[in-house]
Amino acid sequence: MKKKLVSAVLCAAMTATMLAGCGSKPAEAPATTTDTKTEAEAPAADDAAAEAPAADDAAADDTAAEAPADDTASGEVVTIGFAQVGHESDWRTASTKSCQTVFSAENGYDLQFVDCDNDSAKQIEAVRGFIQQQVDYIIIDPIVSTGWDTVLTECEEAGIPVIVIDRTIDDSDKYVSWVGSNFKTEGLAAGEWLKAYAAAKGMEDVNVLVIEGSTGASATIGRTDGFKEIADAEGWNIIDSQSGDFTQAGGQEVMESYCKSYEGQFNVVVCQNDNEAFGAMEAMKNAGVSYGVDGDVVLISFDACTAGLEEVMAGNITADFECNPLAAPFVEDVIKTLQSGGTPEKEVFMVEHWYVKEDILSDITVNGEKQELTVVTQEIIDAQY
Ligand code: GZL
Repeated sequence: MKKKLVSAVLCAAMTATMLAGCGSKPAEAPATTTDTKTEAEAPAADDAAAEAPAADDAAADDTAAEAPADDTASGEVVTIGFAQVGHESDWRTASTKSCQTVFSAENGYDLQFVDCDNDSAKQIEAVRGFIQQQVDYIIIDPIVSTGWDTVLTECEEAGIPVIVIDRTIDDSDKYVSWVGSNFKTEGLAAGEWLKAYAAAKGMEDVNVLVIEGSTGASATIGRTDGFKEIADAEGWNIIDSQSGDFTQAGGQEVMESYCKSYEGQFNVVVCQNDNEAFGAMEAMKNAGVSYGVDGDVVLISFDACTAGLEEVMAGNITADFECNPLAAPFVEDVIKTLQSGGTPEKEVFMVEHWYVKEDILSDITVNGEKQELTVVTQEIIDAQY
């Protein structure tokens, strides 16, 4: 692939100080590019613009470099290397589909896609492969949040801009932009909702079992920390917290163990994604434990994929905290900004909704901000990713 010489702006941007689905329930194909882009641009862009901190006007790098070739003008294909986490969940399927839809050949891209199968070493190897291929841009959804500075330095030295999506990299800022969600806010929202729901339902004791996501993933860390902050403040009892690795099989395995070890001791289960929730539902059903709106156990989930919202509407998942996987339109905006010599935002936040079955609470307060709760309808399900 033709390697791009990078602009001084790009070098400055790359060194700017950093600011911010169930395996057996395949998600519906996400919206087409046009729909996805429209959705991504309209609500999310407004929110992203409102939320994203002012771009860091890093002083232009003194070492002037060649301006990037303007591929769009020359009509040359833009080559992108994408190192994806894996294929563990409906959410992941939608994330991959979003990137494949936006970065398609007909849109002028050559997408080199690597499914890293939840293997961090494989992901680093994939990035190094992209450097060897001299791609124009690298997209990374980091399996874990540490261990990145060495290979990001290699990308920088090769003059290849890196865009991070979804999960965060916490030990290096050598990337141009990050597009994703605030995972701690998602965890805080789940805790604040449970606080209001428990009061409305007259739940005197709150005894919680947590099925965490993949160990070391920033989504796991953020959701765990956010929910625990509210649990500690409210004096709830978190009985146990084990990883289900964001998979349905993992969720079922952990929940089967919990049903044996903690029979009759819990009234809330928090699954850190929908696929774990689907597995937990199967395990609780087999153990004779009722869950959901009319059950003995409140079931909280994250992602709000199509299949997850179907379970909310069915009354099985009591509340589902969305994590929007459709980052690709924003990533394309970052690339186009760079192509035109601009400096993209360092952080772009996705628009998220908090979904419930029952219309008993209108809103919750998260980080001091009032946030609406959305009662799931078929129309919402039909439009979800
Ligand atoms: C969150 C994302 C997580 C999802 C899971 O942004 O990284 O990984 O919550 C997915 O469904 O496996």
